[in-house]
Amino acid sequence: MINNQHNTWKLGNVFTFLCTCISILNRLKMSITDVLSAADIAAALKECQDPDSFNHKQFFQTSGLAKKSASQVKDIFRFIDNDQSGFLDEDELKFFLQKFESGARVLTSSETKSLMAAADHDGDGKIGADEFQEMVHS
Ligand SMILES: [Ca+2]
Repeated sequence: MINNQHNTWKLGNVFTFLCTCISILNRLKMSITDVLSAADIAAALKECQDPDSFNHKQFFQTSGLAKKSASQVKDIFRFIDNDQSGFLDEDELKFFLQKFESGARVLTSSETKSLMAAADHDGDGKIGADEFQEMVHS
């Protein structure tokens, strides 16, 4: 009896562990098109294909990101933050468009700076998940 209960408890733990593993794997496998449509991303990138034509508000509207929930926007943030530091700094922001489509151009330094200025409310020179979500929904 005691042994049976013990085994049941262990099976429960194994199950919880497997579920955790699967959810971690799913997050790693996540692609941007799980949240946004490929056609909307393509349209958003087309609007800013010329250097210095990037407008973050327009980009978030056209890509559909502005209409997503706070938690979906934070999923996208975690996807963009590929070193998983929890922050985007200017070096990472330069490659912002390439996170949406690998063939996209890099942002110019003035675009990178204005994107940083739009999101970095606490002025620490990097964008956290909350700051990113606020910028997308502002
Ligand atoms: Ca910040």
